Amino acid sequence: MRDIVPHPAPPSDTHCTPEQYDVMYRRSIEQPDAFWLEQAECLDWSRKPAKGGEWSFDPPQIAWFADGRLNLCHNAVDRHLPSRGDAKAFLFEPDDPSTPTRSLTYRELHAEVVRMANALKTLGVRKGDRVTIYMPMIVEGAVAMLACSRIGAVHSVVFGGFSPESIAGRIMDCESRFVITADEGLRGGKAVPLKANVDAALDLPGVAVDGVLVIPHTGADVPMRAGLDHWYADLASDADCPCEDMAAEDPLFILYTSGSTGKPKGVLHTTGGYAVWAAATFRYTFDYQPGEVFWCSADIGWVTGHTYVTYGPLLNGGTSLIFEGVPNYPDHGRFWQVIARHEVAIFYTAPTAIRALMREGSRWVTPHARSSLRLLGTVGEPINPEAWRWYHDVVGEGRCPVVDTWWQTETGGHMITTLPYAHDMKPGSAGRPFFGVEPLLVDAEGTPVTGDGEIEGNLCIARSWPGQARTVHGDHARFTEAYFSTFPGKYFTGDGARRDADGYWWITGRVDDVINVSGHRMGTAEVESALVLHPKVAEAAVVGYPHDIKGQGIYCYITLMEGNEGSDDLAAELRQWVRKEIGPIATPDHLHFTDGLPKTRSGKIMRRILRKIAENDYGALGDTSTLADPTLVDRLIEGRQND
Ligand code: 6R9
Repeated sequence: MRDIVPHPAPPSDTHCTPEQYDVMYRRSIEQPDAFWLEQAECLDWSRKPAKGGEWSFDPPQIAWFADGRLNLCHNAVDRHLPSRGDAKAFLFEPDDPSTPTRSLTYRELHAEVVRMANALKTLGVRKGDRVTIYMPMIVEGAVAMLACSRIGAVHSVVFGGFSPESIAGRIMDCESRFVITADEGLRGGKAVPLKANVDAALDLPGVAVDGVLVIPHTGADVPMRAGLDHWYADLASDADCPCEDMAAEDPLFILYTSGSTGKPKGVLHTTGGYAVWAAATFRYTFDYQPGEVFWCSADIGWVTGHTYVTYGPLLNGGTSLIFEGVPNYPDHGRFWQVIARHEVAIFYTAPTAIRALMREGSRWVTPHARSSLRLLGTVGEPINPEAWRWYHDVVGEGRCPVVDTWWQTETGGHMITTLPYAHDMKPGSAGRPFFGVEPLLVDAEGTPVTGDGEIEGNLCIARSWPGQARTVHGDHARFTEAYFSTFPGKYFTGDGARRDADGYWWITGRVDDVINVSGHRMGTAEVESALVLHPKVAEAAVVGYPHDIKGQGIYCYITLMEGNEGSDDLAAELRQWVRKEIGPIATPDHLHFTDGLPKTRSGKIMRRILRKIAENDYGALGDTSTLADPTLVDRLIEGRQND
């Protein structure tokens, strides 16, 4: 029997009671256009849309509010000036708690966004241009995003932990001619050489941009290249900078995310539908009320940071906290100290962080006041019930509802989530579908799995929603292939799921070759390509395996070029190599040198077997008779056991 934790009584000002959810959900499915056009009224449009969704999944062609016009920065910032100009838009908590915090009112944010937008214009950025943002978690990161949307430029934020190689790949893929970066970032007391990484990226063959805007943050002395690099202060100006009038379907941003094959895909979101989705999900999922401090601990380099650090909170006139640091610096109480210091009402983080902090013990939590907390949220991976319990009971003192939000870079915002005062909670379940979301389970052949009882299968979404990604930048065929070809006519999420008899959804994890390491998506193919670039590596096969803190760890099987031997030194070298190629988040957890990889006679690597061996689960290897060399399996098992 699974746990049920009843939702707290709905406050009088809640956006959604249990009864309202049923009515609204039904309407969102039966009359989607009317429902979403009504939701769209929470935004200012220079031309109000009359059209709702116009879409097909076979072939995929998606538009929402296509006849509407608006500017996202106007909606996130300018619109609030008359009524909330003095309200706080952003609070900033630095990496080092002894250095000053900062806050910006909507009026101050507006001035800053105008300055940055003017700087971009002076640099030569025009509507439709792609701008790469490689920034630490400081206010200027969000300002850079807003400045782009103000002038109609398309931002491509690259996580500050990615390597020069990864930056270069993303700059080239979307033909971005401009970069916004900072001298350095700070994380856990260490400087992150952002500007130097951009320099190194631009030194790689085939990478060229027209201008780099550099924001001073630590004050480090960084070399500036004449004609290319510009200090922010030299280009910024307070001149009037009107918001560019955009069509709802004009591109807003590109964000690279890992898939099961090839290089990361540049997922493209457009303006109107994304804005409505970000605004509505933020409002309902967190039941946000004016004046509350909202803190999403994700980096703006991930979609969670896009939608719930920057756009969702500001579209609701909310106050969003930006934290530059890490959970365990200077000590394991850092998150809770930040919550106490800024009187955070809503805290949104990843299960991996909760597990890591839970391991350190409740004694790090309890000294810090958490009376400001009203609601807790999780995102990025399934949460194990034990961690859920600790989060709810210890962090939330048993009084705060926990929302477990399932969604993806491609979905723009929440898709399946508990609503805090409408749904009872089941620890480990993401709850019920958000408005307009119609989840569907299919079996391996694509046949829908139906029934009133518990059902399980591949998680698809049957119909479009406003926040859905429209394409993969520059490669619509890849968009079709990745999301709409496995099960034609449906959007395939890549996740497996179970729906229980109460209509609650339980995400069981990826069913493709994507692994989820500390809530970050990683294509096994990306790690493999990085490994085989090393001169001593002949072949590599990478799989995920259970990891106590990270959820999944990265397990690499490696065969070496003739004349080389596996050793601890080589293992350390390969770890370093992958960090350099992709970034620290891709650091292999386990390297397994082998004389061969299990392949079918047609040469296909049997990953199923590699996954089982990595999991130390030898009973369930299944049929190994189709292997070209069946004896290899015993040697692999032996290798695993000797570790
Ligand atoms: C928002 C984000 C998406 C993948 C997704 C799934 C996993 C995210 C989850 C979850 C279980 C949750 N995922 N939230 N699994 N429960 N609440 O994380 O986007 O980086 O694109 O990752 O993350 O596997 O398919 P993204």
